[in-house]
Amino acid sequence: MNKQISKRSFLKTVCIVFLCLASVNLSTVFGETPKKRPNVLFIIVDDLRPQLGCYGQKQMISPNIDRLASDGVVFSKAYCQVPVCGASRASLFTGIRPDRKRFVTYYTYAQKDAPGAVTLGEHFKKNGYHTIANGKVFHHDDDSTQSWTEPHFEPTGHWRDYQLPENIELQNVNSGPAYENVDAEDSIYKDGKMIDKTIEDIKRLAKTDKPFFIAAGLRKPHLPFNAPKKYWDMYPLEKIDLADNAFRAKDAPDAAFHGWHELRGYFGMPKKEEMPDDLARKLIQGYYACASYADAQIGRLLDMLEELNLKDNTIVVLLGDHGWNLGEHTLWAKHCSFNTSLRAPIIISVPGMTKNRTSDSLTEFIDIFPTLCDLTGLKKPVQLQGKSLMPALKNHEIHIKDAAFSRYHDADSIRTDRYLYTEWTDDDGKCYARMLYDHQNDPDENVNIAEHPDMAKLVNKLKKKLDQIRK
Ligand SMILES: [Ca+2]
Repeated sequence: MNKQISKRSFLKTVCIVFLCLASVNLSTVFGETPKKRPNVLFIIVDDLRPQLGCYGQKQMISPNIDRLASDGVVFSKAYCQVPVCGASRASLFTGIRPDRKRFVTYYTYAQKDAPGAVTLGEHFKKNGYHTIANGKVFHHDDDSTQSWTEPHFEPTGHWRDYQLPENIELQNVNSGPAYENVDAEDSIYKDGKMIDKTIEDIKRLAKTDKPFFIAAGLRKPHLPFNAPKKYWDMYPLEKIDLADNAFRAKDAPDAAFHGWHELRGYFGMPKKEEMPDDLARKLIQGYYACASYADAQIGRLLDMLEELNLKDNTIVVLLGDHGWNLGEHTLWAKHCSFNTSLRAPIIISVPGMTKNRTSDSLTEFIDIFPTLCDLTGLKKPVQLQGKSLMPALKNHEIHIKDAAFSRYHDADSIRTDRYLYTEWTDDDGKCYARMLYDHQNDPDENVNIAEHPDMAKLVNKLKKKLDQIRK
């Protein structure tokens, strides 16, 4: 009996000594506290199309986004899940695909359409991050508020944010104009104010032990195109080029087009008529001015990361929420299934990973959530339907997936490396319109070839892939 007790005590002592040694060993390797996870700066820019220098495009001036791109990977074939604000963001922040009933309109709430789903911000919060949302992150400020450690911040005032008294009066009576040019400082508009606050947040959180996840949602270049004068002055009106293809794609179905009501609702816009060239030029100038204004605000955030020596421990993600038409296909705004509306920018900069490269891999917005989990070492929630882009961030030549899927109301689209195919179905699943574009021969999507006999086999194959997703 005594022998047994003494044997047990000996084993117990050995175990305690071993654990103590192991603990000393771990402290030596990792220091007294576990290594801090990287911060995440998540920048979402409303209605930003990928017409940026880092996308090989001309006209629009975006030196700061290009600077971010030189520190990371530009995803050249990135597709939103839904080409409208609320639905696109709800899908992105839950990592779940839209369907016929879920994530449908601009008015979508993630918490209503996907109850019980953990959001991106919430997941980081639950895993030790201090999470903050400033500006337009979810479409609704009161959507999924459990995501954030602090209350969501939005500068005061109407979201259209006019500054000129005559424009405020117009808005109060009926509707304000589609653009505004004011000789004032950046902070006069909401985005400038939101960035002021975000900079203070970064300074404050840099001093704490917790890593941060800060989402900064810029409202421009969304309509109305309100920007300080210095940004308008960057684009002389006479040098603005109109869309090369301001016409309906040949053989495209009527379902592919809309009456751009979002824009027509503004004061002074044609109510039924086509867009006159001089007004088109003015609107493009305004969109560019707003994009450059947003770019300058993003530059202030990047400067702050450098100033506080946070660059080496901060992942930066920048994306739009969908594309935008500036007259292509006779269309203005988003809300359609052409490439101009579905394709959007995604740029990711990760300390220690690939810099200054472009990935041609197809990517979807739902890939962002799993990517950020992988990059920070967090487990992925089971609800996620996207794929991590981390392999492409380590090696930009790696292709992540062979198709990207988007949808808008009745229309389901599939983008492959070469083609973009869309079909419209009614509530019974019957196809009533379709279009197919060959991006190798027709990158601007000017000729619908879905009904060409030579394409029948391919159309059938793409339709089957859409059926799989629709299930
Ligand atoms: Ca939007």
